Amino acid sequence: MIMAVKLFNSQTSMFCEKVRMVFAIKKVPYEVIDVRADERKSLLEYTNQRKVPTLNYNGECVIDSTVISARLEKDHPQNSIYPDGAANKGLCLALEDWSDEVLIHANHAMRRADNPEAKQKAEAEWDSHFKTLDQMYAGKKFIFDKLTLADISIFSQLHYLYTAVKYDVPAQYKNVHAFLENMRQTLKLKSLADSFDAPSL
Ligand SMILES: N[C@@H](CCC(=O)N[C@@H](CS)C(=O)NCC(=O)O)C(=O)O
Repeated sequence: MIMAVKLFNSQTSMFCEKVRMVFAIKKVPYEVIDVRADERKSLLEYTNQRKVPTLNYNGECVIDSTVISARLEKDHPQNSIYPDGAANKGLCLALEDWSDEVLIHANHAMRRADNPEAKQKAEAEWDSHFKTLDQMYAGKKFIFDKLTLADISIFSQLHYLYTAVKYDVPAQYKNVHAFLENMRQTLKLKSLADSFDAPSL
């Protein structure tokens, strides 16, 4: 069998950025297939669906950033993306899911807001999440005692808000700003405007 790890990737997708970070932390080499290059034709041919990230993992088809992350952890347990201990792992998975399902909603609402009323509603939605995040990161670099998938998922949504939606986190949320700057340094990004695509960290 030919061993090959191929990521169907869109550079602007936050879920793809999340998976690229997991690959980099684990230093697992992979090939990138840019789905925008052929309007997702090869992705559709391979999986009969349109969502990225999708992974061809040595012939095994793995869809969804959460499933891909867990699959990589299983075969490459080095530099674990989860915290130690079952209780913290459960919390980490819950936060990953909250970020992937709840923060994404606020991102979409902000991105789609095309009138002042919708914009105000989206801002209120983000505001309540900023309050939560500002408390979560009070006095902490990461949610657990090291970088985990919870921080990675949250960063990928906040990063999308900054780069694609072009909405700045209000200055009052100092801990959220500190978290973004800490992640910028951890990921060795020159600027928060850059998307993450380093092969290893
Ligand atoms: N829960 C999925 C979400 C993936 C997702 O929403 N992908 C978007 C890009 S950010 C996509 O490919 N949308 C295209 C489509 O649904 O046709 C994950 O974590 O991977």
